[in-house]
Amino acid sequence: MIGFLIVAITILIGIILVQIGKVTDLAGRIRGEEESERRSNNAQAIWLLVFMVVFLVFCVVSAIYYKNEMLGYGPHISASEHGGRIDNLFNVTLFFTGIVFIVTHIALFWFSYKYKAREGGVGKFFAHSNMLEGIWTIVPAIVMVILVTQGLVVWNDVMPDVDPDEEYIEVEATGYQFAWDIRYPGPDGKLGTRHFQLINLANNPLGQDWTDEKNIDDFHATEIVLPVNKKVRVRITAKDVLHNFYLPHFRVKMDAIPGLPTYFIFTPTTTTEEYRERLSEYPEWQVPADPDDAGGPQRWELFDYELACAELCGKGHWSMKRIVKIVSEEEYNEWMLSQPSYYKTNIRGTADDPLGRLLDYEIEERADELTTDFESALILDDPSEASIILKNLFFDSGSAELEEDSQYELNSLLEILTDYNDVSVEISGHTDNTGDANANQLLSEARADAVLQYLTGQGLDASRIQAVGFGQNRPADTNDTPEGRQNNRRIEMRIISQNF
Ligand SMILES: [Cu+2]
Repeated sequence: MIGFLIVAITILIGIILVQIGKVTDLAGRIRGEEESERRSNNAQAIWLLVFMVVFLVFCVVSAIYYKNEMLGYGPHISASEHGGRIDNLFNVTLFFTGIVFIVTHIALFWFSYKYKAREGGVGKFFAHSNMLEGIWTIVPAIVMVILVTQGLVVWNDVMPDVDPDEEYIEVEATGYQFAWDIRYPGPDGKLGTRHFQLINLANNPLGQDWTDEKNIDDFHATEIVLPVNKKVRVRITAKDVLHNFYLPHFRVKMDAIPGLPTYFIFTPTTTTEEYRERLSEYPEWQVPADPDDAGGPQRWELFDYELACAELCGKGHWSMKRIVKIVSEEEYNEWMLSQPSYYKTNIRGTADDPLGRLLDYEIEERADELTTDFESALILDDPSEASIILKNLFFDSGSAELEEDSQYELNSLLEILTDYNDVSVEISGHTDNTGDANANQLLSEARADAVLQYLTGQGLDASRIQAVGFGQNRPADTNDTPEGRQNNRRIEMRIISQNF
């Protein structure tokens, strides 16, 4: 029905226009053709002038009206060190193109007015003018030279790569349809190597090579957090099609190309908090962020920098957004250390883990854990009540032979007892209840003794250590489940005296 109405209305409007044309034509014939044409020419010339004025006024007024929405003006002055220079480049270009824009539009419409058709009017003809050719070749050439030279100078200042000895933070952004994978190098400050053949969407989206030590502490982040006033080098790449790494507030924009890593170096100078403060001074930001919740937070309070994809890369292009946070250096360090490494959380101990041996960070973690257990026992009213389980001592099954990997725990223990040289301890062996009770008793004694032998062998005073075995008599857990029995097979340590 609506379709029919639209068609009918269109046909009717067509008929009306044709009729108006016929009426005008007839009126023209009555008044005389020439008179009619002269009037029409005059009217058109005047209307073109009116259009010019309205159009130019509209352009200028709208530019001023929306100024504060545009990058480089109002609150949106650049939040990075180099950004101001790029804004300046745009302003210089705008100055020259603005002059050309206004002059050409005035000339276009003024000429159509001045040279409108007149009775007896004759066009002036000249074949060639060196002067005119000179002017319109030399003037644009000079302007182009100014613009290009300025552009090159800024490009050379903004784009050089970092000096390897310089202090900077490296971050990697990998675009794919339709999101960004953000990788940080972790505490070692170095990004590990990648290979596309290692990419596995289930647990290695970037194809990191786990045999490369540098990958062990790399972490993937859901948002980009960076410290203020620190140089950042972003390694930019893509996995499928062209994307573009765009941080509008920092004037950072670089193509992300599959197979050809690019980079951009910038130094953020304004924290998220400072940018929000800046926005809070503008009335258009002092309105509720949610129009239905007048008492809720205001627009400026919810502002966040963002990363966007600036390459139309497919139907989900719009969703390639990530929040960017600029914080103080302390906040950044705290955040960075709280991020779990991708290897630790997704790869360690799985079938994809090529590293069997204990890693440095694990050795450190174990030492820290033992020290914490020991020190928290020491501050008790009665330290002897706390039993410290030496979790990382390993024996061959049914034997008192210490396994190779136990050395880390033994060395940490040695270090603790050397540091706290006024403390005496009891090392006790325990077993589960499987097998013969007497054999278990002997095994527990032998195992405790093995620990004692190691420690005294390293020079610790034998009078400070007692080794005892309790066999299956002091279970820490149930003996009815494999896990319980596992917990019962253990070496414990107790602080028995401390001399001040
Ligand atoms: Cu994209």
